[in-house]
Amino acid sequence: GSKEKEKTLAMIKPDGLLGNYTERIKDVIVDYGFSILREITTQLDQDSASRFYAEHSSKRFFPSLIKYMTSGPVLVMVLEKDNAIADWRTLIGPTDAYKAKITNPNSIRAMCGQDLEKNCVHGSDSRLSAQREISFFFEDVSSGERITTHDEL
Ligand code: DGI
Repeated sequence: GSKEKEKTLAMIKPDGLLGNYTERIKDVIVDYGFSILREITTQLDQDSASRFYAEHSSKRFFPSLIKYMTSGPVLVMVLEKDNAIADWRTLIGPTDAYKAKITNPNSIRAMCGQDLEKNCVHGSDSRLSAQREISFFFEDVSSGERITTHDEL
């Protein structure tokens, strides 16, 4: 129904993990009422990073983006709350972290990102991409079903 909670895919990119921003980002996630349904730390390889960002494969910045995304481990999470997709996008701020520091100083990208490419975090931008991206990393996060995380057991 319309009151169903929404799920989105959030990712702390290599610079976020290397810079030890994980706990600060998770504090923001919890403070804003998201539940972390699932999480996994993984290392993207050339192939998986290219498939994840397939929509950008023809862009000039693609090789650089893939090099960045494979430069270290990432932390991938399924977040859930009402309006999760739009609210997480608002919290992370604009794509360009340099711009975020000026226009959205309280955003997560302003906190830990560096520039247009090294922007520290990812968030799905629509219901369709949330669905695609969640199933890219997780097998059994079915629609509408609450998945219990280890922390809740
Ligand atoms: O959904 P976003 O991550 O905010 O932005 P997006 O889907 O348009 O782009 C995906 C990622 O690609 C983005 O997080 C950083 C990188 N990127 C986007 N535009 C550029 C870029 N990297 C470079 N170097 N130059 C760009 O113009």
